[in-house]
Amino acid sequence: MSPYLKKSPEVAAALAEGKAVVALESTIISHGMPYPENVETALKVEKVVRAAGAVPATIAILDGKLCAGLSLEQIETLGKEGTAVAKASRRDIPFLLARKELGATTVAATMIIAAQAGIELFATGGIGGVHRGGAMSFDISADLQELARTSVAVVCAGAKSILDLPLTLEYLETYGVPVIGYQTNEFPAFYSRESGLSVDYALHTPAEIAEVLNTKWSAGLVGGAIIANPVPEKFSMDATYLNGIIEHALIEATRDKIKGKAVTPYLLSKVKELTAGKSLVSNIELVLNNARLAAEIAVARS
Ligand code: PSU
Ligand code: MN
Repeated sequence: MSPYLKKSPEVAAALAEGKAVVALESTIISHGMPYPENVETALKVEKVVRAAGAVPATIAILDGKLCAGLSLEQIETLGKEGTAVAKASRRDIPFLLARKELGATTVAATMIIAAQAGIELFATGGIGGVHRGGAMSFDISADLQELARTSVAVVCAGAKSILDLPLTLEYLETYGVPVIGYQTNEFPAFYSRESGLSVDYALHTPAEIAEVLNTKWSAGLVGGAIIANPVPEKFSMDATYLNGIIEHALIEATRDKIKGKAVTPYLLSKVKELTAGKSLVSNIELVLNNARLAAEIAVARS
């Protein structure tokens, strides 16, 4: 076991007993939503996981440790400090550990820590992907490489159309990452249920997904999988309206010369600002919906 890994007593006990555990990321807390909605949502997500019979393990880097399972105070700190907390992807981990600094883990970093802890199911909102213009800029999220190499299944609502969704799916195909639609043949676009793009496979029950994951990993096929769970109908937003807003956000990002790891948080906050908070409701609901499904799959595998 990594000397840096620290499981909370509850998470450690659940894993030792073979109980269902669901990993949760922390970039969504500090960079993805405003305070106090971020903390309220993080706590609600944990509640939803518990209600479905699994143990939540919110993941972050704290005091020189890779933590799986956070206290209320720790979640509060991540939420209150917001974007002052370092956004931690794979390459940031050693610096934050060595300096004992606080790190909010992205999908990539959360997968790494979850895998080290022995947690195979992870719920979030949206994953990173190939950015629009990515063929020239090479801006491709480290989340995609992580999905190719680390054996954790990520339940998400697809990806936001701040990204080039067709290129993101091509990249995942190249790297052998299965993309499963939950009760849908379409890859969902985060705020909207539809993107016009197909998934590889549509599965209809948590048990079916559990069986495919078990089969993949017992067949020695290392790497993650995406379980794309569309936002509930009631909270789905109009794709045309959102696309207009995203175009606007992209123009401002170019104007402000935003680069590297700042791109995604910049675009996310612009979208939030331009939809005047309307998107926040959908965002919260889709995360809760993903947490429930991840817990159901984890329970089916336990
Ligand atoms: N997309 C969202 N919400 C998010 C993120 C992406 O709709 O909160 C966050 C996740 O933590 C994801 C990260 O792992 O951004 C990707 O950042 P980048 O594109 O810099 O790899
Ligand atoms: Mn990037």
